Amino acid sequence: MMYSIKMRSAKGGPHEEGGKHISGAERILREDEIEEELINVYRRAITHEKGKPDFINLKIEAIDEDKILYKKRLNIIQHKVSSKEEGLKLAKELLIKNTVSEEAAKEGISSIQKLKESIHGAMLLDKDSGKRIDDKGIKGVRVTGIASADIKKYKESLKRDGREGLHLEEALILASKIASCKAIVAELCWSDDPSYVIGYVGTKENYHRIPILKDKGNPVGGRVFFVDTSQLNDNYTLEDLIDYLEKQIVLIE
Ligand code: PML
Ligand code: MG
Repeated sequence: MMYSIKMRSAKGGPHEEGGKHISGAERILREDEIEEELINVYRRAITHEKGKPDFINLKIEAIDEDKILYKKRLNIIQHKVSSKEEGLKLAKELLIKNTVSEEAAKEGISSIQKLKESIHGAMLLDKDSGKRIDDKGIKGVRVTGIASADIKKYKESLKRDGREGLHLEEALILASKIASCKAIVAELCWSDDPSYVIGYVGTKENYHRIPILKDKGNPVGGRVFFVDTSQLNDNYTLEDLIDYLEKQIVLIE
């Protein structure tokens, strides 16, 4: 039996009562792994740079193993830039290389920059027109149901690549699920953690890691997914795409 462990923490009360989101985490684990990982997840909740939460929600649910899909993790390509401007220019170029129109790429960047507060989930933009196509407002589309198939192996594989760190570990798993979603051609993301300025462009194959995409101290970040709407039809609708992102359990190998 496998279990999904989800944590979300907030300050000023629960999220649903207006509390400010501090952090979240998700794991999909065998029963014998739960105890150890719960401590990590709890530590994560109480030691976040955004502050100490006064609300922590921990949910443990059994999941049906037949419903799990296994997907490959993206390759990491580390880029070098020396300023935010250079980083954003590179992000735009990478998006365009991956069939996003210049207009949509610009719109994607400015949609995150224009946010007044961090978006919990992601904004879905049409890869050609740059128009937002989901109606989820400030909540965005929440990607859940993701974890590495084997946490230890996954961390070792990152180490072999010379990479470590919680932000990367979690973002790479998420980006790998997003890449596996039909009709999504690319993703743009940077963190909401004020001191963390690294972001990435995710494509079908690669995780293009960009060292600077925002100013230090900026507490606003988010994600944009670029959708090829010509791949949507009666058999695969926008709702199906969102359902995959929000509900399908995907383990990354
Ligand atoms: C986040 O943690 O909010 C997103 C982090 C994006 C970049 C992660 C990395 O590659 O270090
Ligand atoms: Mg964060």
